[in-house]
Amino acid sequence: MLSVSGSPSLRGIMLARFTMLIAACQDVAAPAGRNSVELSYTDAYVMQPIGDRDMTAGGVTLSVTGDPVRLKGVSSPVFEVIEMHTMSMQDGRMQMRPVTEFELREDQDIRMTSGGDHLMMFGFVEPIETGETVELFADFATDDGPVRLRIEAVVRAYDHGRHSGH
Ligand SMILES: [Cu+2]
Repeated sequence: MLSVSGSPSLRGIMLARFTMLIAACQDVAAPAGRNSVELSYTDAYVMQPIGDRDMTAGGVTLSVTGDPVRLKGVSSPVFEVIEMHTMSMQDGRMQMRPVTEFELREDQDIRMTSGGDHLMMFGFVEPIETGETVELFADFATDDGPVRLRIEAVVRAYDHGRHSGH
């Protein structure tokens, strides 16, 4: 049966409008509170250290959607220091040296891996085992300020045949 009174249906309409208003505010609020860049990663790993060595190497591929950003450093609760290294040919020999930042653009991922740009980890806060996951943090400078990307890196067994260096 239809209601003869206008007030219950009017109340219903007002409630519906109020609900829509809340939904609209949430839609606007979510993107506004976030940065204009989307960061992501793949292929994150840390090599199982060789013997008793207090250092190891690792890598990750980083991607950005949006404005260019700069990778300023990588850290972890598991390692005392992580350096970003690049490889270049000098006097006929491959040399590695620390770098303070890498640029990351939509059309150019940062690929850190064995034989190229890579990560070097020094000083184990706790021992790591093959197959487990360690937490890394990649810190970026963006136009909207600093952004930190949390990374889960898998500990890989050392492959003696393929990786004579790192
Ligand atoms: Cu290195």
